[in-house]
Amino acid sequence: MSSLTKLSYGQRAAKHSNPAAKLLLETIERKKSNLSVSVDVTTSKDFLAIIDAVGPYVCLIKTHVDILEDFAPGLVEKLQALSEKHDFVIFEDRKFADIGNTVALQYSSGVHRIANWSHITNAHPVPGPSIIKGLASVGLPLGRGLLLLAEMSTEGSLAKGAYTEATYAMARANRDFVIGFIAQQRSNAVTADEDFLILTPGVGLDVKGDGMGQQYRTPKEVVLDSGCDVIIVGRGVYGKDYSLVDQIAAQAQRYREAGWKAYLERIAA
Ligand code: 5BU
Repeated sequence: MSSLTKLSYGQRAAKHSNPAAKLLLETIERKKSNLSVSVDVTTSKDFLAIIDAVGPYVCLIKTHVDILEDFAPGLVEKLQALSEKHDFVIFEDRKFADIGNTVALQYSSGVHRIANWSHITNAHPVPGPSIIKGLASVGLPLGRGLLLLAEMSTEGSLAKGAYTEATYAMARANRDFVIGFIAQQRSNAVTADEDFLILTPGVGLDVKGDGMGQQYRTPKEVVLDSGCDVIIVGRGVYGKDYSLVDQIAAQAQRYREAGWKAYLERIAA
């Protein structure tokens, strides 16, 4: 595995030139948390309550704002206020996948105006490098960062082998804006002097799947065995009853501890 996995998040932050990647690495180090909570709920009320409950324990909040049935621009201000209150970075998991011109418009405009508030977003590499060019035209001047989807957590994913390798090459050619990958492991194909962040969904401590293709691995498997940097957890943290905020906060603490322990073991090994 890459020698990058032996460096602390703080050491990596000091060397990173992209502002969004630097901010995330610094936040991880400061809060001693490599946990990102993915808040996939349909009302603004639940969305904000969950974020307020887990905020102290996360480095990053991952959103799908298009899921919210009552989305209004004022929500973004509330999200930003929570980001300041609890010191976390924001990642809209938009998974852009179109031509450069279209993704630039989807990123900058529409109801959501994602580039205005989301430090990090992501894209499928399937259209080729023009998707990065389109998104960078909007995001780079704002100091944003992009993750490419190199692998997915789902059963039967087509993002593997040559596709995944080609994704690394696309990132390598655009290192000012592409800060890393959504992937299941840190590949040996990515060397230590290219500091790409690996953010990993499909993390759960209690179950192995969700009956709809999602596959879960533990924080230890993800961070210690596979060399990933950030664990992304959704339902494992907030369950089904969003009113149980104390329980949600306790779950976030549990995942945070598991993720951080695996990281400490990794850098000590
Ligand atoms: P879960 O509740 O922990 O299963 O939620 C996982 C989140 O991560 C959810 O928002 C997905 O859209 C997202 N995700 C994923 O699960 N697997 C992937 O490969 C990618 C994103 Br890319």
